[in-house]
This record gives sequence, structure tokens and C-alpha cells, in this order.
Amino acid sequence: MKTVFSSVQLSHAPTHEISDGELKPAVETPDRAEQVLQAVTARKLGDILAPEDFGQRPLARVHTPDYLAFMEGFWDRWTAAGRSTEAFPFVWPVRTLRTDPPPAHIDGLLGRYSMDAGTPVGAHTMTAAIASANTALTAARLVQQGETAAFGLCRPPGHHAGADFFGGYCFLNNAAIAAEWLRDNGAGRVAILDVDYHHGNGTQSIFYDRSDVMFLSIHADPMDEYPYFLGHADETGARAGTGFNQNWPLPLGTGWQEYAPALDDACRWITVFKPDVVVVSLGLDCFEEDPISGFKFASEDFLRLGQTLSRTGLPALFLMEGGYAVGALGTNCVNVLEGFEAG
Ligand code: OKP
Ligand code: ZN
Repeated sequence: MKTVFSSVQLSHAPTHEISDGELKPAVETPDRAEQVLQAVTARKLGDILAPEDFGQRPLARVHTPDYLAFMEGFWDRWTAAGRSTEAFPFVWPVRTLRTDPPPAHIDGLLGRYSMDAGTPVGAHTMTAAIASANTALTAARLVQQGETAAFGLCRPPGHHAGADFFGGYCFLNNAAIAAEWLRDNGAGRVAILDVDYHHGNGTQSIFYDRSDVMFLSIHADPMDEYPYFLGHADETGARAGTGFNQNWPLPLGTGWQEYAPALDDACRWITVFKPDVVVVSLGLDCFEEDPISGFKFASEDFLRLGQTLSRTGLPALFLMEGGYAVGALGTNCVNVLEGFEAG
């Protein structure tokens, strides 16, 4: 299986995040990608290619023009306001507040275009996010051209980012951008299976009204876990998309034994849907040693996950999302990919 990666993705290097009422060391760090790259090389998964530049068009198929313009111009405005450290939003247009007109002040705009205070934006964040999206697109093209599977070593991740907001360490929704590009380039139907520990609220919201892109997510119950405000079992799609969204919220403490039936169920939904491609939002944070998560996967369970996915018999585009136990991240990630190949 080929891997796509660019070192430009390392330039987003947050130092801190707001978590548990404290400013803590950031967990979504460049060494995550370096560890996975190392494991891909050590275990000879296959060639590693640099992403190609797909330009603005595929990004604009998913994200709004004003959001993309805000992200592109952010650092200049931030520094013009006299700031020099990474930025955190702190005020949001919740119920009773207006989003229109958008504020002029950078602090207002930060809140307008974000969902949480846990996602620092730095000087190179958008550059890295664009490289991450191009990594997803380049891997998508490999599958479109006939590869059985490809791996986009995306970082920063994407599944929490919506059409016009960042959050959950995500800025551009790589899986959504790749899925939309596949639809624009010959795929009639695309399924997105999100196995990150956290619900992929951004991806769900982007495709919620649509029947051509099915979104399936297995994750920690949002009653008890981030992102808290989406990811329940009764979210099954709307309008033309009714019946094309499925969530499997699982309790904290879930291990492979309890996870496997949900995964089998999701695979059955995929088989009935008959997509041309399955995009896998590949979070590795179900791991028992993950520092911010509450599931109990052992490293070998990731082999089983990959194996189960291969039984759909469908081409797969793997795009990395979360996973913060850096020491085991490479092993766990390549376990999924090798499990898939071994079928
Ligand atoms: C991103 B991805 C814990 C703070 C958690 C947000 C988690 C975002 C996860 N105290 N902050 O889905 O792995
Ligand atoms: Zn996650």
C-alpha cells in the first residue's frame, strides 16, 4: 500500500492547548506523524509519495469561501493586532447571539469560525492543513486510478472541522474533501467510516442531507466525551440524506469485544450501500494507553480492525485522524493497514 506524506504538514506545531481548566502541553504534535512515517518505513508498507497540489477548488467544494479566506488571512491579522503567540478563541455566537454581520475584530472572528478553545492556530497552521488536505487528495487519486487501498498520512486531522469552522485539532476536513473529490471524479457513491474514538461531527454535518455520501461513525458516547453535542444514535440523516447517516455511540471502557459487533454492523451498512470507495477516517485513539481517550484496544486489535474492513471487498482510502499515544501510534496505525492487506 502506498503512503502519501509531506513534511510541510509538520509546520503546524502547537505548543499548548486548553484542557481540564489548564494550559497544558499540546497533544496533536508533529512527532505523531514522524512516528507513523517511521513505522511505515520500518515495516515496508510500500512507497511513500509527496502530495501534489490540487489547488483551492477541492477545498472550496467542502468549505465556505469566507472560512477559507479567514484561515488564509488569519496570521497576518493576528500579528497586526499585536499578538505573536498561537491563538485560542474564547467567545462563540451561541443561542441568542448573531453570526451576521460577522465581527470585524479578530477575537470575534476566531469565535465565529471555531467550535472550541482546545485548538491553537499558529503561523503555519493553514499551510500545514492545506498540505494535509493535498495528502488526502493525492491518496484519493491513487484509489481512483485503481489501487485497492492507499494511506494518506494526514496531519493535522480533519473530522471535527465543518464547512465553516475549525475545532478538535482540525482545520480542513480531509475525509470530506477526499470524498467530494472522488464523487467529482467518477465515484457514484462514497462511504465514510469514522473509527476515531471521537465522533466526526464535521464530516457528519457536511454530508447530513446527502444520499450519495454515507457517513458511519463508531465512537465514545457524546454524553460523556468530546464533542458532546453530536454523535447520538438517533442522528440518521435529513431530507435526501435520511437513512444515510449512522452512529454507534459506545460507553467509556469499551474494548474490542464490545466494539467488534458495532464494526460488523457498520460493515453490513456499507455492503448494502455498495459504494465505489470506502474512506476510512483512521483515528488510533481507541488504544488503551491513549492519554485523552477511554477505550481499551490493545495493539493487536488494530490488526483485527483492518482485517474486518478488508472483508467488505471494497477499495479503501485510509486517512489518519487522531491518536495521541505517540510511542505506539506507528505500530497501531500500520497494524490497521497491514491487517487490511492480509485480509
Ligand atoms: C480530536 B480527534 C481533553 C480535551 C480534548 C478535544 C479532543 C479532540 C480530539 N481534556 N480536546 O478526534 O482525535
Ligand atoms: Zn479522536
